[in-house]
Amino acid sequence: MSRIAVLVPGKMHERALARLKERYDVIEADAASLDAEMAKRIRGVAVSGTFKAASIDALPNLEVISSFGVGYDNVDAKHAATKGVVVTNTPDVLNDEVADTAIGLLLNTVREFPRAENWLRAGNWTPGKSYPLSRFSLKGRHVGIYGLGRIGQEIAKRLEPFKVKISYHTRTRNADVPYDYYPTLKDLAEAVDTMIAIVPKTPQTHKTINAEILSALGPEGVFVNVGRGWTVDEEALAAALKSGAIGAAGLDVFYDEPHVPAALLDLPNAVLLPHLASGSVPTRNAMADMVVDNLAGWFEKGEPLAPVPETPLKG
Ligand code: A2R
Repeated sequence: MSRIAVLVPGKMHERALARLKERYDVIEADAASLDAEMAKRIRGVAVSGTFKAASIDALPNLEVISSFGVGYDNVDAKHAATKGVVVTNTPDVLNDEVADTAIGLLLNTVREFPRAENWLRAGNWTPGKSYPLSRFSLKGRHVGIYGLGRIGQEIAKRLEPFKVKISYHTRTRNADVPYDYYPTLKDLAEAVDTMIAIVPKTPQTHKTINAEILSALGPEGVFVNVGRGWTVDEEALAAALKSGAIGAAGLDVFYDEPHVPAALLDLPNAVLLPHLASGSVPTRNAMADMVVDNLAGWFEKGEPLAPVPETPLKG
């Protein structure tokens, strides 16, 4: 019997690709470029980027799309659902790494460690000269977490030993956590002086971090984003950082990656990272394994490890 054909459009983690090739006939191409015979053979897709409705429609016998990463906004999961195609992602295995990054980025933003290191490397540390005191401290801050899901809860747990007050905003209150709940983002922004965003890219989260929310955070305010750049009105953020409406920002994600607006690059009070929150070898390996194991689970047992909520499971 011939092996199951799996399409890999675009770039894929090397370990995932190697493991896929052990099990499946891997076709590395775009869906649109396949001839009709090949398109009919494809039963699975492993993707690390975009997979939209037209690509799904081009594969008549597609059963499953295994997406690399926890955010699967690049895959048209709603359209997949209408076609009975299961979409999977790689949640949980990256929670610790992303939460660790969030804490590192928060400290870097508040205490200016990257700028201080650049100052040292530039030869400025000479007798009698010391790096200026950081304007801000993490001590005594009130941190609001926008999105208290799998990753948000790990961030909150890591913040506890820093002795900061922790509050959160989500659409639904979580009765199992000891943090104060705010039913609107504006209420949260008014109550806290530090905000960490870790919400998915959805129509409801688009540019929700806007001028109003930033001005509610206030001049001592610090904003950190490890979720999606989509959530932020970057023009408003750059303006708020420049005018002093907020104090500082730490960003791992941007609206139109890899484009980072010049207005942000120019600011001394922004710490900017190239979307690396889950980017360690061990964590990316675990995510790569999950991409393969989702497909294997589906093809061998009809049970992928992590189907997304939009897509039904069929037996
Ligand atoms: O709103 P809820 O109760 O569904 O809580 C979720 C929250 N969330 C929102 N909060 C306020 N307004 C919204 N419109 C909204 N939409 C979602 O975000 C939940 O607390 C959190 C998402 O948690 P999880 O689904 O467990 O996602 P996880 O694994 O923490 O990853 C979050 C995102 C990914 O989607 C990637 O975009 C990024 O982090 O790596």
